[in-house]
Amino acid sequence: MSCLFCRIIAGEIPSSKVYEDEAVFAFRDINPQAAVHVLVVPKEHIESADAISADNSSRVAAVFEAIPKVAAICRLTNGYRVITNVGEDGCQSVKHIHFHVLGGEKLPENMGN
Ligand code: DGP
Repeated sequence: MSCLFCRIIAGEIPSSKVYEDEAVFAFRDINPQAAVHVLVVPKEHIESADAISADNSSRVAAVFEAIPKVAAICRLTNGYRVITNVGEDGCQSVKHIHFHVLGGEKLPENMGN
């Protein structure tokens, strides 16, 4: 298994887990860009948002059902930001779709993460 996040999900690489259910895994980003920075991913591999289709969109829906639970666990009661980077121009470094959940402080108004 070569995908970094597949290996984290499988427990082959340690991570700081925040939340897990049958379809979703959430863990703290190794290089946090905000006071709270969690990555929420589907357990089944999808390369990026550009690969979402009718065949796999239920896995993405599961991620979005999990995000409010992650936010509650992290006590993001005053709001947060959800970002997914896609491909080279989007600066996606890990080719397993992931949603950055950023918060725990007032975030900058620009869309960077
Ligand atoms: P992106 O640039 O959107 O592909 O974000 C990838 C994120 O993954 C980046 O913010 C850093 C994080 N990351 C990379 N390697 C690891 C790792 O081994 N463990 C954890 N927890 N996060 C990682």
